[in-house]
Formats: sequence, structure tokens, C-alpha cells
Amino acid sequence: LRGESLDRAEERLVSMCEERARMLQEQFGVTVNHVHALAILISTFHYEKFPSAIDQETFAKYTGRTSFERLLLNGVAFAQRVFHHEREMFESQQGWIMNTMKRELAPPQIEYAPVIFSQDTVSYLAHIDMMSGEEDRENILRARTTGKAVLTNPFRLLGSNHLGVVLTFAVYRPDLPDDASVEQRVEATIGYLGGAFDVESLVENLLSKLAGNQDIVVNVYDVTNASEAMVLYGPPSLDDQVPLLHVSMLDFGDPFRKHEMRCRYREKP
Ligand code: WA2
Repeated sequence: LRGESLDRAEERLVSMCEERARMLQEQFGVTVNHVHALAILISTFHYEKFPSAIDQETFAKYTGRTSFERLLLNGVAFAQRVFHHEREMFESQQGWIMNTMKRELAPPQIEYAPVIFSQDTVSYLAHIDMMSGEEDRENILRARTTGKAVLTNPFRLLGSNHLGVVLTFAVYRPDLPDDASVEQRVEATIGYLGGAFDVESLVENLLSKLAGNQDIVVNVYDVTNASEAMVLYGPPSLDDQVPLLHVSMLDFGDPFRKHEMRCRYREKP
């Protein structure tokens, strides 16, 4: 550690780790808030207006021009709630047939969540029933019962195959009261707005700009289940064999999930 005292080295590690955790949490928070506002925009301009004031072109243009507000997301998309009895009508009106995340024809289900609007950067989501993916489906169900931002487990994203997490907000009919019950929420759900935090490339990009980045190794974990932490960012590592390790708490805004950042010094040859 360049001959500095152990105390000084530890102090420096703590401050670099806390700085990174604060920055990441801040960027997550800004992004989540902006996606929340987009969900309200869809509720207002797609459902309160007849005919809808939003179509794919308008959505792509607006979300593209506001992407600076969502630096850690690779894009946003809107999936509409469609019941089985509405499927035939929906598909003929749209002029396309929904498919699954595996690019197959969507088999019959009670309900679906096909993407009808997508930012250009995630155009590969168009026409996919997001309920056909396990992580996305869990998010959709939890988003609509809570009315809050929800995050998935870390998993490999469609398109990039990068490690990341998906953020989902339910979009409700505009008349839903603030104090609605769970049943009222589910009933008033008209779709889902969300996107993926591409942690593998966008967090890398964020951290690479900070001083001291060469000196330390940063990991982010989902520690919701304390006995089996899941890597969300950084190289696999055996933290218990490291002499100096600092753990910084992270709050990404989903109270159901726990995340933390662990920092250590890079091994010097
Ligand atoms: N967005 C981007 N890449 C993904 C993904 C996703 N979901 N799922 C797997 N790879 C439209 O919850 C609604 C976005 C899901 C929203």
C-alpha cells in the first residue's frame, strides 16, 4: 500500500467506497424518480385522452430526448396489460402478434404484458410479452400490488447479455385514489413502465471517471437473502480473505431488496 500506514490506507479505502456508494445511489434515485414521472405521463396522456396523445413515435422521441435523466438505464419501454379475451382484438388492432422473451409465439395465458412503446435503444423489446420472462413477471406482479418502484434479482439482460436489474412501475388508470387498497390497485392496472439498469456497462462507466479507480476493486451485491449474496457488479472475489475490506450500504429505493457495495485494494504485484 505504497508504504502508507494501515490506518491511513483504511481511511482512504473507506472514503473512496463511501463516495462511490453515494454516487451510485444518487444516480439510481434520479433515474427511478424520472421513470416514475414517465409512468404518470403515460397514465395521463395515453389513458386520460381519447384518442391517446401518445404513440410509438412520440414515445420514442420523448424518451430519447430525456434519456440524460436516466443515465444508468439502457432505455425504457411500456408494456400494456392485455387479458386473454382481448388478445385477438388487440393483435388485429396492433397489426402484430405478441411473442415471448424466447422469440416464440406467446402461448395462451390469463393475461399478458406486450411492449407497445419502446425507446429506440431497446427496440428489441417491441411486441414481447414481458410476463413471459420470470424476473420481469415477478416485477410486474409486485409493482402493481405495491404501487412503488420494484427491482429484480441481478440477471443477464436481453439484448446486451450484460448483468443488470430491471426497474418496473405499474401504470394505473388516472382515477386511482392515493390510498387505494391492493385489490383496487391490481384492478386499476393498465400497464407497466420500466427499463433495465445495465450495471455491467453503465456502472463501470460511472466509476471509471473517479480518482483512485485503479487502486481499488468495487463489487455491488444484492444481499436481500443474507446467506446467498448475488453479485450485481464487479469480479467474483473471496472477500473474507482480504485484509482491508469496506462495506458501504446502498439504498436503491425498493424496500424489498437490500444492496451493498464492498471495496478492497487491488492486489499489487
Ligand atoms: N428491459 C430491458 N432489458 C431487459 C428487460 C427489460 N424489461 N428484461 C430483460 N431484459 C417494460 O416492467 C416493464 C423492461 C420491463 C418493462
